[in-house]
Amino acid sequence: MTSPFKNVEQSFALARERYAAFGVDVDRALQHLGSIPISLHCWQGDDIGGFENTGSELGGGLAVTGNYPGRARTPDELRADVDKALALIPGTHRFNLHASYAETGGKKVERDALEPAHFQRWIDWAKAKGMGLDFNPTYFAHPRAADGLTLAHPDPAIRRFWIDHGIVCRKIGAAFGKALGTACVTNVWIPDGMKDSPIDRKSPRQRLAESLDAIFAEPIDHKFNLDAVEGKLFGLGSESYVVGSHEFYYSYAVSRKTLLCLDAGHYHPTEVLSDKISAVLSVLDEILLHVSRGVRWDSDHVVILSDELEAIAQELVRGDFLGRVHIGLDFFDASINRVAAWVIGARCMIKALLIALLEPTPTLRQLEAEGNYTARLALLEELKTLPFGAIWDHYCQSSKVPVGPAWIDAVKRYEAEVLAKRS
Ligand code: RNT
Ligand code: ZN
Repeated sequence: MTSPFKNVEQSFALARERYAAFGVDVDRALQHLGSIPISLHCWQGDDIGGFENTGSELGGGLAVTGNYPGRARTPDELRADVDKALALIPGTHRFNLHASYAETGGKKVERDALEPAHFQRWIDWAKAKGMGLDFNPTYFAHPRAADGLTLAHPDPAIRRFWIDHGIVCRKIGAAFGKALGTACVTNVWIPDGMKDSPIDRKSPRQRLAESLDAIFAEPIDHKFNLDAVEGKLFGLGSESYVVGSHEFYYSYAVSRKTLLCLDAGHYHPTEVLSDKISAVLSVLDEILLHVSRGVRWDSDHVVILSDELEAIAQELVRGDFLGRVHIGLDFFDASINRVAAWVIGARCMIKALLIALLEPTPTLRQLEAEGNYTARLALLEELKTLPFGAIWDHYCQSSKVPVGPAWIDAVKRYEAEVLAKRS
């Protein structure tokens, strides 16, 4: 790709010198950056629609707003859209599927009967790209989730159905891991909760713990599949009570040795993921992040390069946690071009990691150890105006993806040629 910016390499050389003056090895930072996969979530491409046609509403407290044209209507369209997005994002990444994206060849297959074969085309596609897959059982948009209760439902038959769904999904995850040579993270999130205050907060949680134990009963080699559980503070329709709250899943993950999934939009607005990472990793081996952006009461806006995103990336780097943290994106916005939404979120996540990798952390650590908080604060603020953008542009150019806003034109062309023709 020829860049419209002729001076990318000149700017890079100068910027690299500036960082070297702070003791930062830019080449090492870039090498490290290239090895960090971000798991791109399938559901941004089609507003969490999936391909089952159950006739059920999305439900589960999930609401996608906007009616921007061009939503992917078929798995082939979705794959083409992701291909487009990936061509505009530097690095090699992963893709995160929900069970509702199965391809059953027009046959109705219930969620408790799904098999790896129903994801063969996804596997082939990922394999051809050298990309890993992650997975999620789908506990919403289904008649048996219509009560707003699934694994915690008081009806044992409904619970059994959802337990069996969880069981088959772990097998599908393991098949992904085996086929692609990289462990699949299979993440359980359920919508269970109540709009108004329940009398009995205890029983649904006991049932959830039992259901999860039944799902995870069969050991699966961690080389192929890793189980994660995701809590939440509240959802639409579960404002007063969420069965799978943070405390529930944190203690569950600790005692059952599963991964914990922390979603950036699932806490009180003044709580931040960046402070939770080192806390939970003091006890847990590995975690999954759902990098998202909360806005007031809503949790799933497109990720931008916010202070909190930078803080999350800094924690991952400063704590040397990258080998223990699986980074996934989780947002859905139907009011803008959906391919662009992926590109914006993923590029911002990578930018945040790059900024963190370009930090002279040992120097800052030293200042802190000496109790020199004045210099720590002063240096942190000086670092903010270092020419990070020149390093980022070089990274994009050397990764053969568009430099700067050039990717926007690529998305616009794709919109005119492909997306606009979808009804
Ligand atoms: C919902 C959770 C969950 C979903 C996806 C679609 O609040 O964040 O991760 O966004 O499973
Ligand atoms: Zn999430």
